[in-house]
Amino acid sequence: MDSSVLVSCFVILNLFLMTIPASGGKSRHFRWEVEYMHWSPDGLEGVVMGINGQFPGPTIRALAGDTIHVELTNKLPTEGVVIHWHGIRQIGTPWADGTASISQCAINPGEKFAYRFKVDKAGTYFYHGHYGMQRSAGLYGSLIVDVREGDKEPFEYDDEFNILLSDWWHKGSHEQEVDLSSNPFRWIGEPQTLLINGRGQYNCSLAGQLSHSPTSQCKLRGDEQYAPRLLHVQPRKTYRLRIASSTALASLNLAIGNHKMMVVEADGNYVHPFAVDNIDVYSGESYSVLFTTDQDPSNNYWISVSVRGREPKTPQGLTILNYRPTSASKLPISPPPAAPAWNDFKYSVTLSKQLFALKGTPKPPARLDRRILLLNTQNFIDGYTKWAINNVSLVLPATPYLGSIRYGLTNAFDQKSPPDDFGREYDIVKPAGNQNSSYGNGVYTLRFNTTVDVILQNANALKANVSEIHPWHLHGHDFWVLGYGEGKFTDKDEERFNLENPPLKNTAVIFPYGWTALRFVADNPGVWAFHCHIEPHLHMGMGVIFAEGVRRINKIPDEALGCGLTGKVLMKKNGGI
Ligand SMILES: [Cu+2]
Repeated sequence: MDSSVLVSCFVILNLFLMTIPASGGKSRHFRWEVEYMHWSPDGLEGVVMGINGQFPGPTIRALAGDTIHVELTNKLPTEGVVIHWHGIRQIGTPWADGTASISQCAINPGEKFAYRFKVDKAGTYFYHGHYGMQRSAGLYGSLIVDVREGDKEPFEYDDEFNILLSDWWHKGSHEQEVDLSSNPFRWIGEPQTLLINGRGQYNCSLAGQLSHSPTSQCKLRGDEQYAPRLLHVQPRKTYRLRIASSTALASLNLAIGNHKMMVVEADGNYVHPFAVDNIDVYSGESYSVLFTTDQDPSNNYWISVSVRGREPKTPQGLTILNYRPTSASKLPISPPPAAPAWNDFKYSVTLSKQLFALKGTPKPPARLDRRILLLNTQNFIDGYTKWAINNVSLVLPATPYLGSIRYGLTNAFDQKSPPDDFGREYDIVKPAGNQNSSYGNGVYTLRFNTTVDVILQNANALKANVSEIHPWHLHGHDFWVLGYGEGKFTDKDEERFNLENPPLKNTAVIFPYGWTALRFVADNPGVWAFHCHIEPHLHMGMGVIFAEGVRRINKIPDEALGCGLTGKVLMKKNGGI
């Protein structure tokens, strides 16, 4: 063979190897810079955390089986940063989970970190900051994974839209952090604006003329940073609407005026399709719904997002479903759809209970190896207001658990495991009798490949007759939601668990004064956060840490561990001291 042919064969082979890893799928490379920028998410200029000059950050789109490479440069002047890939299980790459103090050290200003991970399952996901309150600061974006080439979704549609929901405060995230950590406690209050794809209206309303609200009708040219992105549709087609919520606080309800929606996906897992007029979306959740444009095509229709679960002090977030060729500037003829009453929890429970796995979804193991009951309470520690789980309020250590557990650094965190249970005599309908709790950073060590049930038990907060919604999110796994119940969980409740077709999710709520039962298999070596996805609540200690199979992890990149005690170990290893 001619040598030039050989060389070009070699080059082609090399190119092939570069783009198609041995396991199949493509590599997709991104270079991102995180920085603060002036921005008007709702018409009032403030400061947001953006990526490559964009807010929200760029959308990542990939096929199942692809490998994502994000080379992140921290261009924030004085603070660290990490990015968590919400819903991606990070199988084999626990150091890429993007949780400061858990899976890695925060990336210092001026430094780079390479996230490299596989997206193994089609679905609607998103990414967000996971250090301090950087999600509240606007560090988030969408991550959409399509089915592998040649594979089909178990439903059909003509086209799709993507909606990322968030909430926005005019007070900066740093001031919010100080408020939450102060004594006497200062609550951050309700958000000023709800954002749809990073856009909301504070000084005006898209529906001003229709809703008789004191807020005036928006006069927009369309090129403002806060002008809504309209959804342009053709009549008589079926669309997939992907919805994810990156809110810091708000539980939301989304409706499309005059249109029913068919729920088909939740948190990257297919569900048995069911029709709804509107859908509750909690922070950390994602859904896909299908809708058909079967209404009068000479009108446009509202897409509205409303606050649920807390007394709403925030106007609805709005955008418009524009039936082509009707003019996009024609206002819908009726006011935006109203959400169910904010405190109609029965409605929310009923919606959650309608979620079942699509046939063919893996079923949970029938037997469990360990049950962990987690009581959610609001407490005081030395006069500071905190959230506690089994009376322990989480404070993250300086050294990332992944490194300290892998290298056996026993002085990096409390080696005593937090409790698996709470006193059964605890009265969940009253504020805690003994309101003092304590800080902790101990870990729940799960035996590798065992089946774990977590029962999340809600209770009364510090104020009488108040119990809040908390959406709990698990890193590194999906879990089966086996059931919801009212009051205090008892062993007898286990008989009512759904082991036939429970939905697989990564985020599930506990309702006021209720419990939620989850099951998962501890089969992903790593250290994983499990926490309330309400960012101020996590900041106030509402989370726990699970570790499993950490000894099996062999190749944690040094860049992930260059801080705290692991930083010192690495310095020694590399001949530094
Ligand atoms: Cu919470």
